[in-house]
Amino acid sequence: MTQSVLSHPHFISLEGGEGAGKTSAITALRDLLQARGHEVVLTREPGGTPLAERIRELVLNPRDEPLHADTELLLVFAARAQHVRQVIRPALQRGAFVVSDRFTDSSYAYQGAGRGLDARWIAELERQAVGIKPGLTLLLDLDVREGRARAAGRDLWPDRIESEQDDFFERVRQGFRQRAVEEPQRFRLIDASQTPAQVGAAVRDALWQWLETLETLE
Ligand code: Z5A
Repeated sequence: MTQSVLSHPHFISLEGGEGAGKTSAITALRDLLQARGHEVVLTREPGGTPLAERIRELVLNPRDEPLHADTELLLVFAARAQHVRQVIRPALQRGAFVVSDRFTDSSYAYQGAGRGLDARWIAELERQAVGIKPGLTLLLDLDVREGRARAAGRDLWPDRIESEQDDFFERVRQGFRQRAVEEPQRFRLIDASQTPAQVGAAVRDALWQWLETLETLE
């Protein structure tokens, strides 16, 4: 039986390419939500539970045997199935906000647009194994070379996905932008080439507007 994928208003994700600045954006979101008295659960993908973090290791470790794109997709969805059931749904059910560093949009961008896997298969996995999506997704959009230069200044050695070439990351970027075009009510596109202070302000503005919208609906 095909399940539907429902968005939850307290579920927020951050997406973007390497070096886009998700780490400080997440801190800005957490601080604003906590200042307004909300419980906040910060999490990430692939990962978010002990088992899913082990799957993350399998996906990113460059020292294992070559990973087929199909295997990569199934691993990120195995991690997500566990993450949703162990962490995300329980937190939302008790009224918390969940802020996730990446979610299913990354699979459409990296495994779909980047690796060339069929988006209909990804959508089927999303329906069958996940069944939930964020109410708000902040896409930190940045030129691929700029993002990679930022990340290169930090990483000692690249993981398996970071070892890909620029054309792969260009497809990923376009994949994210396409998702934002397809779901404009969920996505907010943020220019991540600005200074950290400007990006932080844009992130807080987007969240502020989202909370105002929720208050008028509740
Ligand atoms: N992946 C996948 O393939 N399929 C899936 O379904 C999912 C994930 C869920 C791990 O994700 C990998 O998993 C990811 C996609 C894949 N691979 N890649 N590439 P991750 O989010 O853990 O890895 P990441 O994207 O490589 O994270 P990142 O490089 O750390 O990006 P970030 O968190 O956005 O960057 P940051 O740590 O906040 O900032 C990076 C550096 O830039 C840092 O030194 C900052 O000080 C600097 N920075 C940040 N903002 C600025 C501004 N505004 N100006 C200048 N410098 C800045």
